[in-house]
Amino acid sequence: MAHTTTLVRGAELRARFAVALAEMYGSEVPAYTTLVDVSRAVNTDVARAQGEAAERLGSLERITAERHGAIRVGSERELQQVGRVFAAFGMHPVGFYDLRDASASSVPVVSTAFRPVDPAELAENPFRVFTSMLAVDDARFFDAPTRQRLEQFVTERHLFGEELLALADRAAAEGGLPEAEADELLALATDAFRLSTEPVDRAWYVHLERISAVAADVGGVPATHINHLTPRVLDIDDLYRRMSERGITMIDEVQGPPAWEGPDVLLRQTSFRALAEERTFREADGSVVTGSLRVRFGEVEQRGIALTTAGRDLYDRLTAEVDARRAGQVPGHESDAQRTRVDVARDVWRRHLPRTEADLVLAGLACGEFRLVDASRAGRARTVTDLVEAGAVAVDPIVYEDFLPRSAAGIFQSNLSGTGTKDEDAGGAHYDADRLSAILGVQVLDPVELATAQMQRSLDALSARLRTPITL
Ligand code: OOG
Ligand code: NI
Repeated sequence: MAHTTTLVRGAELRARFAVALAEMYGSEVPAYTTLVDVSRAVNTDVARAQGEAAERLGSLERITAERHGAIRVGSERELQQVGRVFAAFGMHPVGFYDLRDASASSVPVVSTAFRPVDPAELAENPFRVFTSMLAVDDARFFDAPTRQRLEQFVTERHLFGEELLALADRAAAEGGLPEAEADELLALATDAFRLSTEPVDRAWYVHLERISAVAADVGGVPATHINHLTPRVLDIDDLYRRMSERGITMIDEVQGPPAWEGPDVLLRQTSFRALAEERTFREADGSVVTGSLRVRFGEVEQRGIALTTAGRDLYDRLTAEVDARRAGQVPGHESDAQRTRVDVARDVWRRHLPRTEADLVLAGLACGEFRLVDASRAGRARTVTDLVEAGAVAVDPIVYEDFLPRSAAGIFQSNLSGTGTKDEDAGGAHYDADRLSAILGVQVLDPVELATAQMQRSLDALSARLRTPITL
């Protein structure tokens, strides 16, 4: 007898996965629920005030459902397995982030983000997970005996069961799963990221914590866990104020680009510190006692326009200029040493960045899509700049879908207690996108290439519509 089973496709699995994780996380971390409520209120207000313009960087529906999470794993094998789990949800590794040198405190990890890549998939549900792997072979952090014990500890634990991995492989290969198997996959995958209740070996945890609180969180506990789940807001400064009014202490500042009157670029983020949660510990004498750990925190993000390679280079130069000014190294700007990073950055931004998204795109600094609004005005124009000037074409921003290494390190750092230790004289270990690709068995994609390719497709479509080659 022939019958058809309807598949729950990747995008739908991903949307359900984000909801399942949020339900689990919200029931265990009440401050998360507050953050989501406040985010929703902020977004409603921005949408009311700005109307259609509020949806330039994604539909309100997408943004309301939008979350990113973060997890940390302890070995190449664990990274490879988590990649298989995320593949089931249509999430691919994008971007390579080396956090080992990105901050003053000890953050011995390299990272990528698993996310959908296709614009239509992103529009349906953009759920992404920032995933870090402990660089166990980096001798600046781990001496030989610690490394050996870490490797053994991580090898002996099993974060992802065979059943979960098999279902995940099947979902990835078939582009989805029948309803019953989909439910099973979701239950198993969500459970894999739940905070473990197994006792933590105190002496081992403390040993790692002296090196790095991140190392202890990854290699000192029996399982991995979602350590934050981040909603997206349309006005992060407003959110910061409202959270503070509710008595929730946020970190000192919003990470990333400053608030200013021009376009939002890339990503702005802020967070509140992890709350102490009850955990059991096994002491050296074998007794089990109740204590607490701070491992799950809250974060919120605001996304802006994606940059081209040139834009990203300019962003990095501006960031370096802000640092130099604050270090009192720029003649004529010595007093900047007393000002906040955000205030100095705002001045630097005003001096160097165009004031609108369209101008950023037309200057070759940011990525946009080109919409034909009135072909009759196109005339003989052959460049987007002329077409925009003639009123024939409008520029829509392409949203930045990725992360920033320095902000990520700032988020890590703001949630640590000690700074840890690092032996700069010991040899580091080499990591790059190729090494992560080899571990994962799939290519880690480049965020800038993805956004610029999307812009190019739009330019090609415009050329086809106008039956003549159009350049920027
Ligand atoms: C990840 C921190 C980075 C972000 O949004 O930049 C991050 C972690 O703490 O594991 O999530
Ligand atoms: Ni985050």
